[in-house]
Amino acid sequence: MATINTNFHKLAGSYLFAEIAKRTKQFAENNPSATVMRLGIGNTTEPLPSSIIKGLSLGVQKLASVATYSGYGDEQGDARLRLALADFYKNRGITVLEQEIFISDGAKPELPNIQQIFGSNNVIAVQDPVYPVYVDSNVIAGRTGVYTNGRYKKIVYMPCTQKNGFVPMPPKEHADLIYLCSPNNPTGAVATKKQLKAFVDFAIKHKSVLIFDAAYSEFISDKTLPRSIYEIPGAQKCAIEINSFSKMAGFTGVRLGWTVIPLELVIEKTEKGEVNKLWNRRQTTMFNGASNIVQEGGLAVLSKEGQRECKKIITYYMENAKIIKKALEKLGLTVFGGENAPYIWIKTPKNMSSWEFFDKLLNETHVVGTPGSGFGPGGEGYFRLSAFGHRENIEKAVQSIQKNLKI
Ligand code: PL4
Repeated sequence: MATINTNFHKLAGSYLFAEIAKRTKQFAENNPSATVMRLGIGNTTEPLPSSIIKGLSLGVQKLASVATYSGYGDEQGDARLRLALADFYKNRGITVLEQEIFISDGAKPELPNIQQIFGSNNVIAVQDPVYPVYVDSNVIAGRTGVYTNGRYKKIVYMPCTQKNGFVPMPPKEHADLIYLCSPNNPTGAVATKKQLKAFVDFAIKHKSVLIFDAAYSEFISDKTLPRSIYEIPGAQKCAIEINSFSKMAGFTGVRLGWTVIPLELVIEKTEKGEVNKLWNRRQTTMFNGASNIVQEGGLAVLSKEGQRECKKIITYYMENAKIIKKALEKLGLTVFGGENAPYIWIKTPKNMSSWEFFDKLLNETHVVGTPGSGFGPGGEGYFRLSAFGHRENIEKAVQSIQKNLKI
C-alpha cells in the first residue's frame, strides 16, 4: 500500500498566505458591502513598463517563425540571460560567472528544491521571524522534529528583535544550513556588511552553507547596505544566493528568478565546482528550464532602459511605504522597516496578539495585513503591512486606518 510523507503531519496549521486569503474571503462574504483593502500579501500591482512588454512580445513573436522558433532550452537557462546577470553583478563590483548562474521560475520553488543537494540530517537555522517557506519546506523534507510551543524541534531559531534591530547574530550552536533573508521579509530590516561578515565567518568556521534570499535587494536605496551576499569577502566559499525578478520587475505572475552556486563553494566531501555540478545534475533531471518567452522578458528587465523603468516602479512602491509608515507613526504606533524594503513592521498596540490585531484591523478598517506570528514565534505581537499596491488603494487604506482604528 502506498504511504504518505508523514512529515506533512508535523506542519503547524495551514500555509500563512493561504490562511490569510481564506480569512479575507470569509470576511468579504460576511460583509458584502465592505470594500476590503489588501495589504496582506506582497503582490505587485503596477503594469509592466514598455521596454519589458516589448521583450516579452519579442519572445512570443520569435515562436511564430521557423527561423527563430525554439523548443526546450538549456535547463540552466538561456546563456544570454545568464551573461546579462553576470554583468548585473559585475556592475556592482561582484564577480559571478555565467556558469555559476541557474535560471529558475522564481525564488519560492528554488528554496525547497535547493535542499535536495543537502543531506537530510543537516541542521537548519532561520531568522525568527522570516518568510515561512524556509521552515515549512524543511519540515516536509523531514529535517525538523515535532512542533511544540510554537517551535519545531531541531531548528535553530535566530531571534530578530527590536533590541538587535531585527538582525540576529550567528547562532551560538552549530547549524549546517543557515537561511538569511535581507532585506528581510517581514521586518524590513537589512543586514549591514559587518553583520553579514559575521555569518560568512561563522559559515567558514563551521563548514556551513548560507542560503541567502535576496528577493528584495533592489529595494535597498542606502548605498552602504549590501544587496548581495557576494559583497562580503569569502562568501563565494560558503553561500548560495537566490533571487527573483518578481519584486524587482513585477514578475510575480510572470515567474522568473535565478540562483547562484559559486564554483568555489565546497561542502563535506566535495571538491570545488562539485556542488555547482550537483545542482546542474539536479536541474537537468528535474527542471525543463524557464519559459523562453519569459527569459526574453528577463533580458529586457536587465537592459539599461528596463532597469531605469523598474527603478521608477520600485520608487513608487517605496513612496507607498513612506505614506503608510508616516500615517501609522502619527497614530502613535511603533513602526519599523519601510525604508529599504517594501514591508512595514508594526508593534501591535496594547500587547495584542498578531491574529487579534489582524481581526481588529479587518473588522474596524477593512484592511488586510499579515500577522507577525505567521512568520515564526518571534513575530508574535507584531504585524506586517505590504507597500505593494495602487497609490489610491494605499491612500484609502491609510485613511480608513486613521479614521476607524480604535487604539
Ligand atoms: C505569497 C523572501 C510574498 N504566494 O515570486 P518568487 O517565487 O520569486 O518569490 C517569493 C518570495 C521569495 N522570497 C521571499 C519572499 O518574501 C517571497 C514572496 N513573499 C509575501 O507577501 O511574503 C508573497 C507571498 C506567495 C508566496 O507564498 O510566496
